[in-house]
Amino acid sequence: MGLQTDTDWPHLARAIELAEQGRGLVSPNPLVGAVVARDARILGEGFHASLGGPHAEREALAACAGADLSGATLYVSLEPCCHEGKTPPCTDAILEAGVQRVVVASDDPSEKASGRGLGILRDEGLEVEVADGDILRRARLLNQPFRKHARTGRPHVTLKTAMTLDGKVATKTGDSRWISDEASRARAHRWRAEVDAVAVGIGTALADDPRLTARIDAVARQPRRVVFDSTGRLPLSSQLVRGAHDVPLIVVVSRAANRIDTDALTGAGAGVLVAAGANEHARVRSALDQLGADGVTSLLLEGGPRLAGAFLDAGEIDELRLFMAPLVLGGRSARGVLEGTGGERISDAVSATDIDCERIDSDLLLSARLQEW
Ligand code: AOF
Ligand code: ZN
Repeated sequence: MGLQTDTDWPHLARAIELAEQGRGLVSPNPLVGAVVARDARILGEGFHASLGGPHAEREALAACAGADLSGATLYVSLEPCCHEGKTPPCTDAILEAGVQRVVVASDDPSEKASGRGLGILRDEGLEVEVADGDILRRARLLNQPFRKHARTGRPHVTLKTAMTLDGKVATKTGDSRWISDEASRARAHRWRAEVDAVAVGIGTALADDPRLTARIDAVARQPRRVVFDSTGRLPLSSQLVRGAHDVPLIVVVSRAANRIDTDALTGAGAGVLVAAGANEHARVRSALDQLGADGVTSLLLEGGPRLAGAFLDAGEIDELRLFMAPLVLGGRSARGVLEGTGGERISDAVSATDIDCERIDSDLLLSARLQEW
């Protein structure tokens, strides 16, 4: 029997909506929502709300409060797990509950999943269906960090920057404060609270002396701060280093960094990560491999243009979020969003898979996806 647009679709859409409520709370685990229903009637719903806490499927089944679930369907935004992790396998809970059918919106590409749970449920005689098309894509987009990390071991990277109408991120003298307005900056602080790590290059760290923390109400967890600083020259007096005992700071250096400098950074509470590779983009990959191995699934890259260019050359920018302010600057030496090697021809350009635009006070927020996982 395929998926029914009138009953199955709304329940899957609801499961995806529920999953969203875990944003910023469950990483490195995925956002997952679930609904138990009989035809149009919802019997219980739930979502994954805390790392190490019950999975969405168990929450939704528990919400049915012992009701008879024969003939009922469980809708989940991600295929159910069958492994013993921080919690017992969801497949056990589903079989015990006695639902007849399981409908999932998206696959789980991690090694311990990849269809195994669905196979077990089918073997036990349940009807199992996986969505396709728009619902599948929506469910996958919800978990891009989880999916990229599961498939590559590296974090999902979103480049965030503010630019003028003519694409400049700073004046010819390097002044960049403030291009975007207050409302845009508040939005960017919210994104910081939703990612595992925030990164800048040493140029930006020296010019702006940022803290890179999320300064908004109700932040469940601060992101780790990462500075790409190949020679290890981040000053011990910088706000980043001074805050290292409160919010973790990782300084990414190359092998060329001086041991005295890296020891001083370590002594001040920073973590030092040595990125190997002959050029900047190879070192970006090496750093991302190591951050990924350390549980970083999402990284908000906040510039500057040189580091962003190295990420682009490495093929490691997955998404762009550009605040475009109603300003025109000009200036041949005023820097643009992305440096790096760049393409020779328009046909060398990376094509976005999707673009979007939102008005935020007097700015425009332009979002683009470059890769989907
Ligand atoms: C979740 N929440 O609702 C579902 C998940 O370490 P554990 O036991 O929490 O298991 C995490 C894995 O379980 C996760 O990577 C994913 O493959 C699977 N499903 N995880 O955190 C959920 N349904
Ligand atoms: Zn599970």
